[in-house]
Amino acid sequence: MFPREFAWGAATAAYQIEGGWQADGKGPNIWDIFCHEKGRVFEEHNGDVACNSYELWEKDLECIQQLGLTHYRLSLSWARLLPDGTTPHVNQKGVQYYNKVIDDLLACNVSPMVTLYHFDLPQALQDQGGWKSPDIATLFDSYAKFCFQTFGDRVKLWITINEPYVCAKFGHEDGIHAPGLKEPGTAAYLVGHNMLRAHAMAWHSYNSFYRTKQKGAVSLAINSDWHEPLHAGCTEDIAATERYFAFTLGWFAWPVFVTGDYPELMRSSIDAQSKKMGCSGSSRLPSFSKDEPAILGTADFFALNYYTSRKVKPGGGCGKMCMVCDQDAEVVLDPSWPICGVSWLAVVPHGLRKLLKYIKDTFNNPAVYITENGFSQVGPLQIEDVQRSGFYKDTILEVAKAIQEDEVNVRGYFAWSLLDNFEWADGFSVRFGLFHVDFADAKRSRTIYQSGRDQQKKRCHLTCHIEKNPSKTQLSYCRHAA
Ligand code: PNW
Repeated sequence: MFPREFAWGAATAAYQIEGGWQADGKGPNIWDIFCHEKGRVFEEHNGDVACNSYELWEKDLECIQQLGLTHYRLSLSWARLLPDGTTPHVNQKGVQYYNKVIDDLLACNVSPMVTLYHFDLPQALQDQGGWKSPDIATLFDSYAKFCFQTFGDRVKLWITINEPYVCAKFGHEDGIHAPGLKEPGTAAYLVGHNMLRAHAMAWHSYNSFYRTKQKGAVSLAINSDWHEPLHAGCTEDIAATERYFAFTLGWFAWPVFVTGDYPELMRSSIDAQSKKMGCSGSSRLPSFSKDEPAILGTADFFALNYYTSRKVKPGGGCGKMCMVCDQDAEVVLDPSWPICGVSWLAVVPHGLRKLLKYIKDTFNNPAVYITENGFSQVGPLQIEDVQRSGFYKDTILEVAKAIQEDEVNVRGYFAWSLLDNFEWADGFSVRFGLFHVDFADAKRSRTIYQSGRDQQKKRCHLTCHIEKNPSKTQLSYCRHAA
């Protein structure tokens, strides 16, 4: 049975939905700049207007209510609150906007989960070196304290940083996300390191100054696919899978949940590769300083973004210095897993159950929120999105099994996303919403998908029973009088 207080939510991120990129004193951020450069994003799309949630928040609230969600995960735009990224310059209009969002949610009995950073660094801070600069950690900590101080009387679930892996690798190794840097084999490790330092400082600030009064919980959202060896039983594939996990989930989860430091396998692989390439000297993977706040123990729950699964085998590197060469592992798609929508998204609901069990066993049985999970659509619009609807049903059943049969402490599930929105480098060509947004319409009208309507029914999951017969867990829906 899903616990009575289980969180049923949907998620969004500021840059992907808000628009209002120059409204009311907001400062520019790295995605504003990146999108306005030629050739960065699909058909030069950008988030200047997006879903226009900056003006149309009340429409979003109607969508949230229509779905019957108990929780809504949103992110704050750092540059909307602090136009140059620093606390001496507060944009009161930005504060008012998020105050209204939070107050409206609470008035409708919906709990906010708030992400401080979802890919959108103030450009002023990028100009000072961005996430590569060690100073970013204290700047982030000041921003975090400002947010706890301003909104923490009402927000009880906080995510400091969303997907540090994606920020580090896509933004600084591959250059396909803002700030568009391509510095393979070095910058991503530095960025990941500073993100962990920033996260830890913010967690310690919350812990020391706000927790007693505000009684909330703070974590960081870690994205991970489920990985398994290409050939079960093949020693090389098994070792490659371990390395793959070390370089993705382990990169951020190991320091926070297990040792306070990177997985040993990650460091030894990087150092071995450096040696092979004739580079000596200090490791490309930075070390944590004993003089700074500890990283270990800086998460009050495990926040997981899960989308897909992969098979793993050794190799895949380019022969030059890069992360893939370091990890000496590449992923392969299982042909039996359907690709739906965007090319990277193989639909594998049972991979989520396996990953949840892995997290329970590896990270000492933490409370887990699935902070993102979803199914994309490309090409012609299908409002009757039966496949996505089936996907959600299958996935929620896997979560139920994880809770019931594997005894994973799952506390909530957030669908990505409430709305079709700006899907980063894919622009508006990939649609993840439970509501369709018409981007050709100046009013950005929202229309519920079939999957959204079916999600309404799942509102009853809140109270519904998972009937466990000896062989398998089944969901049964039953309406519960409020
Ligand atoms: C997440 N990939 O990012 C983000 O948190 C969301 O903002 C995003 O819209 C969502 O997943 C769907 O993509 C990812 O290419 C972006 O593997 C790209 C990938 C994975 C996650």
